[in-house]
Amino acid sequence: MTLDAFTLEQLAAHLDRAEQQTRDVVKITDEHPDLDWDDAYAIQDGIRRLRLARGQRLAGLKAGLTSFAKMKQMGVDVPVFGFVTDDMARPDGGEITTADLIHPKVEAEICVVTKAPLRGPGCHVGAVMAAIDFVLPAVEVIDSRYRDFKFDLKSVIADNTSAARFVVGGQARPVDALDLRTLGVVLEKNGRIVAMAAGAAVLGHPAAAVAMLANHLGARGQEIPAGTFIMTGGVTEAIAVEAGDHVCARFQDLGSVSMRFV
Ligand code: 0L1
Ligand code: MG
Repeated sequence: MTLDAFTLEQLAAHLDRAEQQTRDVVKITDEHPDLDWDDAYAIQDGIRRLRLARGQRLAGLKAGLTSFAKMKQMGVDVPVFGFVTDDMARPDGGEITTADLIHPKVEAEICVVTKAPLRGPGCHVGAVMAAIDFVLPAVEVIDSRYRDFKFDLKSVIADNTSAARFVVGGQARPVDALDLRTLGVVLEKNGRIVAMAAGAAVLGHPAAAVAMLANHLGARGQEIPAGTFIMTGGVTEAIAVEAGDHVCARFQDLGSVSMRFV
């Protein structure tokens, strides 16, 4: 850690305020170039504490920047991890208000719910497959608090990996009824296909994102508890949306997830 506890709390409050006020800010490493990975996750933890103190509940965990398309889009080569809270959830087929968001983008994501705890180090795809209760499709709406989505990895980790909204829809299916690597996903905006991919786009296998999350938490003395909802990361690049847009993500064997931006 390079920053003291007071500065970490201040930075968490700064990013939390930007989110609440729908106001963009410059990336925090501009002022704190020495910020390290532990500082970044400590700031994210601070945001989590602030949200929970306001009565929000932890709804799940997320992996981001896990697909080759997203890594290329953002010019990075390692995934990041964050969380989602219940107030970020929106119903399938419902509306998402853009006035509460800075510059939203959508990502189609394969999600899982665990039935057994997972703990790293050494967590691997096989252990994850054994611990998955069911798989379900979702769309994540990301909304970086950083101006023009301009950030580096540490800044984006501190900003809870741009988490903003998520919509779970379709049909939950047992993991042994699916091949997560070849599971096809088509993302449509206003009836037009804007991106498509298969599950293998996420680190070769979406379960690999969960294993990396378990190993990341294990290094911090934490685990993924049983019953955790986990978003494994966008299978395609993120697509910008604005008021008036209709988005539909179609997942092979899992149904579709849709929403309108108003
Ligand atoms: O869920 C994600 O992949 C977002 C990771 C953070 C980077 C971004 O805002 O695109
Ligand atoms: Mg995502």
